[in-house]
Amino acid sequence: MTTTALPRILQIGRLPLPALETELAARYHVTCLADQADPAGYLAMHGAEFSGVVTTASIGLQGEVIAALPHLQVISSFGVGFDALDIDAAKARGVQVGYTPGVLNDCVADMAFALMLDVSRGIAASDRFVRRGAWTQSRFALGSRVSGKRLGIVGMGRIGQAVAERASGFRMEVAYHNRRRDPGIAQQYFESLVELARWADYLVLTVAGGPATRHLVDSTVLQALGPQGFLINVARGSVVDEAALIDALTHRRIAGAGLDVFEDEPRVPEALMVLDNVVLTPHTASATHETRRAMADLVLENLDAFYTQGAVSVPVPGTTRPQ
Ligand code: 8YV
Repeated sequence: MTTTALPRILQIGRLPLPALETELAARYHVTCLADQADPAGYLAMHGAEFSGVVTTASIGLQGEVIAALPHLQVISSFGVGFDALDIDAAKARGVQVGYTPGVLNDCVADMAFALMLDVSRGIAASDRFVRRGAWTQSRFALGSRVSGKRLGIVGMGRIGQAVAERASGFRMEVAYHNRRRDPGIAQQYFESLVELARWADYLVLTVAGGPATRHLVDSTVLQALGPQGFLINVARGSVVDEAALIDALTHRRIAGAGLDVFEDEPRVPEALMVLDNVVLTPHTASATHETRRAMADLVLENLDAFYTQGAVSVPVPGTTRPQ
């Protein structure tokens, strides 16, 4: 096959795994929109040439870009979240959308525990303490025990269940809040998020982002979590009212927070950076060699399945027409 015969793929921005860019370029005729001097002008001029898009959960895909691609048939997104993708615009056009759920559950759940342990025992803070030579002058402050505590999971989906699984090794009591009780889940269900927060020592967010969960965790929920409670967010920054969180942390209305996601990534408010009862990670819950490789494989598999068999392997729910 000559290069011109390969399907034309528009890669919206840089991908988290450079090897994936090389692999895509070996199979498809790929153009990166972010590399264009004038992306809007490029889209207006060349949009009709592309039948596929590759993007990530973080970069997303705006409706205006979809509108500028009149022959778009397939979107393959790197990630499980699709809150930054205009799914309605894709559905309205009959564009298939593939994504990468499942393969990142373990790493995201591991990260939730890493943040819980770190913020409770002060791992990052004590590392800073040792490095600045403070150990020779003073003792590091006492932490909070994690084992045996109460873990409240907000969003008991695949990732929430992986978090719950890990909790048994810490002999933690687990309860959850979803929009509806899931009869397949044995743990205690709280219909009210405020009640779950009141019950929990740790409130772990593993719920999907998007308008339905925007600022789900607000000052009332934080107040209920209380001065001994910790908030862990490995979901989306949008799920938490960040201003209310900063206020609660600053005035110790909650004990601390472990945050992998923020409202305006990659910008993190200075008010969070100066607090020692907070652990901050740069949206890296899925960022291991193993998991990012598995995600990359699914991005390729979804595209390949579309171009060879007419359907992505793992569609975003509701994006394929019933047969
Ligand atoms: C990734 C994520 O960091 O899967 C998701 O929804 O947010 C993360 O796993 C992201 O996909 C990389 O852009």
